[in-house]
Amino acid sequence: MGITGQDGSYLAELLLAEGYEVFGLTRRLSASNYWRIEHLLDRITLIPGDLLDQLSLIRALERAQPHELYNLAAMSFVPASWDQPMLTGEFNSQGVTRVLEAVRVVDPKIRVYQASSSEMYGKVREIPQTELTPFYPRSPYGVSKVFAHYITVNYRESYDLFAVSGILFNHESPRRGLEFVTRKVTNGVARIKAGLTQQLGLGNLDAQRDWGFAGDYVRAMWMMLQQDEPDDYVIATGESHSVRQLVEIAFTHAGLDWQQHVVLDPAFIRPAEVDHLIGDASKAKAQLGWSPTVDFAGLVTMMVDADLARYGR
Ligand code: NAP
Ligand code: G4F
Repeated sequence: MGITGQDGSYLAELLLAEGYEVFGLTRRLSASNYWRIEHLLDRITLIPGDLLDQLSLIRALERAQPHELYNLAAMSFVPASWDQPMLTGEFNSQGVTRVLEAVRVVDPKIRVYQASSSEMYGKVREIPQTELTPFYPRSPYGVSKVFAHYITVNYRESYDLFAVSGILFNHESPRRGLEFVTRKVTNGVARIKAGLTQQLGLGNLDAQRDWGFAGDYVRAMWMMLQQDEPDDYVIATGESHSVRQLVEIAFTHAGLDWQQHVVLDPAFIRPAEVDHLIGDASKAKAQLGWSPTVDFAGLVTMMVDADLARYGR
């Protein structure tokens, strides 16, 4: 679920490479949004469905008869969760309950991955954050993900489901949505370089995130479902960087001076901010054997190069 998103597209590639038959749940839209999975369409099966529609989830599982289910579907853009808090809860919280209920009804042996988020730590209670750090979400999105996290734990404990939550810190790629800050910056750099604009309006340059590469993070999801016992894991690089550092690296890589182009736009300041996230993935390293392969500078330059190439074409 969520195959048309950033993570869904990388996960589908990984599962195909592992020899899986891959089914993806998609909701009907008036225009196609398959740009991330276009290259996979002849090797995967798409099934219509929506997190809001319990019956569609049950029918999808009856049709696909999966052994593993990855629930990556969500309203994932934090600022939008203040605009549509109710819908965010319906998708991200009750939607997950619907997924878990569908699993119970159709086949409780299906292994379930739930996409939890470092946004749950919000106003962080300790640095770095581990699986045991208390949550203090700072947005309706973060709150909705805390519900989803605990309903997944609860169904595991109540019904003995093999259900795991991956608490993933920010992960990015050339397939990241254009509104998220990494892609907004790398796309902005490419537009400036192409002469299409001169300015890039941003919000809080001091916010710090633990940013990794999405391709590495979907591998961790898959590894979690291959374990003997279900458990929850933090997935992070263990390094944090500010938005300002992101901007500096991206502009410099394209031969631009960011101070000539970046302007503060108050429209992008959030009602409540998550100031500093940094994860401790020791448990995942020890138990899954997972570690990231792309560092921060490598991630940013990969994204800038991809956007420059796109505008070059
Ligand atoms: P994304 O690119 O925004 O993709 C979200 C996916 O969810 C899309 O396929 C979207 O379909 C689907 N979706 C949204 N609402 C739906 C609904 N009502 N019914 C069915 N499908 C629906 O997000 P992502 O970056 O790949 O993230 C994947 C998951 O990980 C999300 O749950 C996100 O909250 C979580 N997460 C992400 C990060 C990160 O840094 N990327 C970190 C922690 C957790 P459409 O294409 O139709 O919109
Ligand atoms: O890129 P962002 O919008 O990602 P955010 O809010 O951290 O959420 C992402 O990561 C979460 C994991 O921690 C996921 F669960 C969630 O689904 C999503 O994938 O913003 C990152 C930071 C924020 O502090 C924001 O205030 O960048 C700051 N920022 C500064 N200027 C900006 C901007 N963010 C955006 N989107 N746009 C700006 O102009």
